[in-house]
Amino acid sequence: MNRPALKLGGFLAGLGFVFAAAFALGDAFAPLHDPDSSAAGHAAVTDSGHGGMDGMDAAGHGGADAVRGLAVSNDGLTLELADPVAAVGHPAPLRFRIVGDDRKTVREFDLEHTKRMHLIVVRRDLTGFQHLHPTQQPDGSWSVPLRLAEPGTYRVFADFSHGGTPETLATDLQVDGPVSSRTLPPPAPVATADGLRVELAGDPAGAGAETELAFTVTRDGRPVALADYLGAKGHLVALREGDLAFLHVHPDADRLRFRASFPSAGRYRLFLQFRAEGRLHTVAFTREVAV
Ligand SMILES: [Cu+2]
Repeated sequence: MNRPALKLGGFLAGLGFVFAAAFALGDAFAPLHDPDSSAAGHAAVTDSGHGGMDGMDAAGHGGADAVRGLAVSNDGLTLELADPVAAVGHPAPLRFRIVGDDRKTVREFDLEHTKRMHLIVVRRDLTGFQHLHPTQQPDGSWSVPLRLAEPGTYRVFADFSHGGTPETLATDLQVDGPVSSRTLPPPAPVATADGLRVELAGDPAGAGAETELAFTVTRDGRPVALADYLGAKGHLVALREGDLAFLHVHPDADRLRFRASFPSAGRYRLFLQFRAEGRLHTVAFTREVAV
């Protein structure tokens, strides 16, 4: 009777290790936030509560972006939705708050990538991606208009920094109705949106190895100029198929280039957002990561 439990323990311990390694490697390239948030955010990471991982960071990386988003609580903070059930089809405010161990609503948040709260909403089958910036209410809670086009279980990620420590807390939001899940599109190097062609270069590295994700945006074969978005040239969220583990990275310098360390073999969905031709565009790629 003990044997399965022991096996599970070993499995979980292994997962812990790869996530720790991903944390150490994950943010070698983050230096590009807006000046207001960059210095504070990165300086604070060094002396945050993640000190145990600093020892792994032999290359001297700042280490801000872990694979996160698997837990509703972390570091004494909990994400609470006002209502875990939403209606389909029409916009309604999604209200939530971050509570501390004392059950009090957390009110103070750091500015990160020009915002104090980033909210990612995506259905469990990795469709319906939304990246929203809620408004803080006088009582410290957050609210944002949200429209969910189809029934299903959605994952809600609150991505923020508190006391210098970046956090991604996640919970489920149910939309009742008949669900037709989609399978993940196969890996492909090109995606299109709004007549723009986005190409992803770089070979997929193996699990745990640092890999570069370089995107180019063209229209009719000509490069398209990118405007700043959230203090950088673009924003990338990677979610792992299956458990929707969350990897949040930001681009190098002034190009749409990211470095990431995928923590395990499997398939990931990359959601790239950038601003060009006067509006925000979102494209998605499937990435297969080998052992
Ligand atoms: Cu955001």
